[in-house]
Amino acid sequence: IAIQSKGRLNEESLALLNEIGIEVDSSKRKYLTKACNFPVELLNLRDDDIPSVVANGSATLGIVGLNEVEEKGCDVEIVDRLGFGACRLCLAIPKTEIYNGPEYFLGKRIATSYPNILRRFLDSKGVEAEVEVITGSVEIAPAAGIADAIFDIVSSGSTLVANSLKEVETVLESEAVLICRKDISVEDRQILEEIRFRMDSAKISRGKK
Ligand code: PRT
Ligand code: ZN
Repeated sequence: IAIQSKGRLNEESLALLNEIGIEVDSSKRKYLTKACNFPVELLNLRDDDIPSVVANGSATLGIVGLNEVEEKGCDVEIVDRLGFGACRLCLAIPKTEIYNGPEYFLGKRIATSYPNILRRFLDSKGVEAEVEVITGSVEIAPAAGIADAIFDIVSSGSTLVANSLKEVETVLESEAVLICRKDISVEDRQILEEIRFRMDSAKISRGKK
C-alpha cells in the first residue's frame, strides 16, 4: 500500500490503517515498512508519485487525494472514498472583478499546479485560456502579475481571502481515496476485500460513537 510519507494525508492514512488493525512502526520512517500483523507493506512516497506507482503495479493499493489521481490520469481503480483530506479544486479571481461565467477566462492567464484537470474543464466549456504551470504558492500569482486567475486547492478558503481572491468555479470535490492497480491477482483481491470490509466496519462504528 503506497501512502504519503509526510504531509496532510500521512497521519490520517496511518490512523485509518491502525483503526482497521494494520499496525506499522511509523517511528522509523523508512521507504518501506512491514505491517506486523497483516500481509501488507507500506510504501512511503510523495503523493505525486502514488497514482503511477499503483498504475504500474509497484504497489497494489494506494491512499491519495482524488485530485492527484485525476491530474495524473493514471489507469487505476478508485475503490473507496475515505472521508478525510476533503478539499476542492477551484478557479479563483481577484475579489474586485465581476464574474460572468466561464467565458470570463477567455484569453486570461491562469496559474495552477493542476494543468490537466484545468485544461479538461476549459475544453468542456469551450474556453481558450493560457495555463501557467506553477508548483508552489499559486495563490500569489495574481498579485505578482504572473497570472490573472488561479486554479488551486481550497479547503477553508482563508488562503484565498488572505490574497484578495474569490472562488468562482468548483471543478472537483476531492478527498483521500483508496486506489487499486487494474490487473490485481486473486490473492491480492482477497486481501483488498478484507481491507474494505474492515474499513466499512470502522466507518459504521465511527458513526455509532
Ligand atoms: O510532499 P508531497 O508532494 O507528498 O505533498 P504535497 O505538498 O504535494 O501535498 P500536501 O501534503 O500539501 O497535500 C496532500 C493532499 O491533501 C492534497 O493533494 C489534497 O488532496 C489534500 N488537501 C486537503 C489539501 C488541502 N486540504 C489544502 N488545504 N492540499 C493542499 N491544501 C493547500 C492548498 O494548496 C492551498 O495552498 O492549502 C491551501 C488552501 O487551504 P485553505 O484552508 O486556506 O483554503
Ligand atoms: Zn505532492
